[in-house]
Amino acid sequence: MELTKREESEAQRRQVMMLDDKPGVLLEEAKPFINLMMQYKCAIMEVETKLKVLDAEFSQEYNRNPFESIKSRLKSPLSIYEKLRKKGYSVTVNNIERYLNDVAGVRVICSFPDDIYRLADLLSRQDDIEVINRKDYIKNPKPNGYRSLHLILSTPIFLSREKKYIRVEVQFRTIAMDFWASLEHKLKYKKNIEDGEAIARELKNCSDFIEALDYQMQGIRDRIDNAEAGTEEGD
Ligand code: 0O2
Repeated sequence: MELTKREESEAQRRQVMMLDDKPGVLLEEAKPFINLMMQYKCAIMEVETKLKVLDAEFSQEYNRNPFESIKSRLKSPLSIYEKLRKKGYSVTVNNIERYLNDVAGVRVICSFPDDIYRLADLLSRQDDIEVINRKDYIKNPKPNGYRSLHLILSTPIFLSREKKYIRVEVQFRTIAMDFWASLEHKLKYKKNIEDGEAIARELKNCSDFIEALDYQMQGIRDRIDNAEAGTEEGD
């Protein structure tokens, strides 16, 4: 019998719960878990606001936007569960806070590579932000061709009774890198693809094209900007 996608993920979830040596642990800890998720949501809002402020200033000063869009997400309880188990930790609220960096995720999609570095730099230098980790998969792409700049930031959130620092993973990519990553993501989660290896090779080729394309487009933008600046000076 073929299971629908929904039935499959429900069956998977039940199986995972049964495998846990402390069944129902998530339920027991539901309240602190929900509270922690609320805090991650607030941290996402803080980081989004910081990025939008930079965007507003940029468009005012330079007449262009440093990013095209922002996509944010909270990691699902099942993914949290699976990641903690994979790392060998039991599933507790304390361990989520202690060992996971990407429960709160913000993805910033830029047009050009230099906007990525400028934005990441401006965000990292804000005095209430601490950079916990920085992985530059643009300068050092993964062997499969994955490119993005990842920052793990610790940002304060201001609750009624306390100020708390929460970790947020911010991924910066160009539009083309994002296009590539969504297609590659599909390959990762598809099992038993016949020509999987050939597809992986082709994806790696596409990633190299994308790098060339991103920098070529950036070069064209620079030439247009310089031509515009020259015209203004001549006016
Ligand atoms: P999802 O479904 O996006 O949440 P760490 O968090 O540091 O313990 P990791 O995986 O070493 O674990 O961190 P890394 O390399 O910084 O990757 C974190 C995220 O980047 C992944 O989250 C993906 O979103 C993205 N990513 C990393 N490598 C690839 C890749 O090869 N292809 C694609 N499409 N995305 C990638 P998750 O939790 O794996 O998944």
